[in-house]
Amino acid sequence: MPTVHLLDYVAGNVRSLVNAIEKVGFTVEWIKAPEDIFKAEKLILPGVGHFGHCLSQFSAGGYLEPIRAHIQSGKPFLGICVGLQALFEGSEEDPAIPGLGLIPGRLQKFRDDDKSVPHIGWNSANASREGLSLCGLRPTSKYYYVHAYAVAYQKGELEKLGWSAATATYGNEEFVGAIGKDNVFATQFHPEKSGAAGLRVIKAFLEGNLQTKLPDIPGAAKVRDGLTRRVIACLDVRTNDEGDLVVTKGDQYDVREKGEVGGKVRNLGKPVDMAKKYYEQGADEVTFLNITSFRNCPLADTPMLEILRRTSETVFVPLTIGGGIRDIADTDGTRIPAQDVAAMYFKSGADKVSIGSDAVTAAEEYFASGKRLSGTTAIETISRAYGNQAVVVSVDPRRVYVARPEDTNHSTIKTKFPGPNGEGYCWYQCTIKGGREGRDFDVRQLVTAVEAMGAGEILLNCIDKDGTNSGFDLELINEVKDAVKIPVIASSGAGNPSHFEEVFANTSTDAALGAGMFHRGEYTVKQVKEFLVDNGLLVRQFEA
Ligand code: 1PR
Repeated sequence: MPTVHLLDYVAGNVRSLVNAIEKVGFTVEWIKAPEDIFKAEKLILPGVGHFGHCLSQFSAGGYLEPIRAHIQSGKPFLGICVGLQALFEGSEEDPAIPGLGLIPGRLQKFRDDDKSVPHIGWNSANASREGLSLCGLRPTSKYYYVHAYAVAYQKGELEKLGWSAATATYGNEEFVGAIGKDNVFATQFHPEKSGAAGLRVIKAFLEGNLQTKLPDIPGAAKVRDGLTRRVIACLDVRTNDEGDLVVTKGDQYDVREKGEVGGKVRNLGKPVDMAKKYYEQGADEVTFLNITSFRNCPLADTPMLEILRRTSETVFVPLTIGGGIRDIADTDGTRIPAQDVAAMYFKSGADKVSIGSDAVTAAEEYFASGKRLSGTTAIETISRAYGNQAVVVSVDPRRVYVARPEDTNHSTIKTKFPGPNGEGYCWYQCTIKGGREGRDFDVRQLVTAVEAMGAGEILLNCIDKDGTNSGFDLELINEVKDAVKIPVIASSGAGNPSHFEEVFANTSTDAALGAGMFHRGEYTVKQVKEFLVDNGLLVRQFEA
């Protein structure tokens, strides 16, 4: 089988990239030392996280000059995400650290006054030159982006230097989504996480089709630019009474079958099969939450790692894993830092880790210390190493009703849904251990603290709504969206496609998640997305 050399120096989720390369008929040769680059015919440079961290690692490892030599030799080079950013002069993310400087320009942070940052989700990559297809890119496709810094696009600037660009628009900012010239091609998005459209790009690069005539694609003219509405399928996973890891689903977090005394754990199916099914229905992301991990589980939680490894072989959209991401003591008592726990999941195919209980504890300490960052929390250490886009904080709140705002020190809202005694106000109490323990801490405190610590996204569950099929808690979502600039995923309560339209129409949520309604086969992800299209919303169309 033909080969391609891969330099994975900043260990992120490179497994999915290997799976994608193998899927299109190539095998990977690993670059283990700078001199290996001179053996490479084709070279891929992926990069995740901070620009400066990445470039410093490449520099410290002695890779920068061999990479530059490879490019100048005219041999094919593909840069992905920070691998694109590295080609430019530098980034305001780390002004002191230079890029390769092969392309003039610097990266700037997206403005967050009109939109969430980082830019997470599916957006276009439209070749700026009429009729040109850059490495299989199509105007009808969407590609998965996850970054806070971008190269602003000025029409003609790159072209006059011989570069071809493919652009995307986020809010009112147009930026470089991909760029190509001669033997070089680079994408800001992750092709290995962009479904069939991304596999097409990887295949085109590996087969040497870096710049071709754009085929005539029906419907190309009417595809809208911009970030799509993200629809996520969530699989709550736990060990059932027979010891197998199964997909389960709670009602207000109670996962046991009703009726039977001491009910059996609800078993809705096998995690790997269900994840593949949702991918093929068009899910934009898949989330696994290991809901019994708050118990002291052995680090080598091999069933969960194995689920990720097997899922990442066939599911080419972002995978998030939550449950037990914290500093832990292994069964033999050795202490394993959260960053190493997360690294195991990244290496097994996860793109993001989700932190629940540990985030609440860290946030409480943040406030107790007068909003001082310790630098040692799981959120801080993992986002520093892998970028804040790799860290999601999962929030498990429940309503606490009060008759008047002055009855509590917490951040209250006036609710349209009065409490059991007619209370007209409520605050959202944070819980840990899967809702088993309530804290004297509210969601506004939690989300502002974790944003300050470097979390890149909020997974906003809701115990009151979980499993009720009654729709999302719109008041909760608006309370949290008002408090943070990072993206928020609305979760809990979805029962039919109209609930997804309702949450996008009535809140500024960045994504919406469903679980039970999909697991029980009441609706498919495809039906949800079709409903959103019928109501004028922009969604990514699944490509087989
Ligand atoms: O605390 O870092 O170990 O993480 C534990 C993770 O497991 C957290 O993300 C927590 O939300 C989750 N979790 C723990 N116990 C449960 C439970 O159900 N007993 N799942 C649980 C919480 C929320 C979502 C659910 C949505 C949508 N469930 O996972 O999928 O509410 O459901 P719906 O569409 O059916 O309404 P840590």
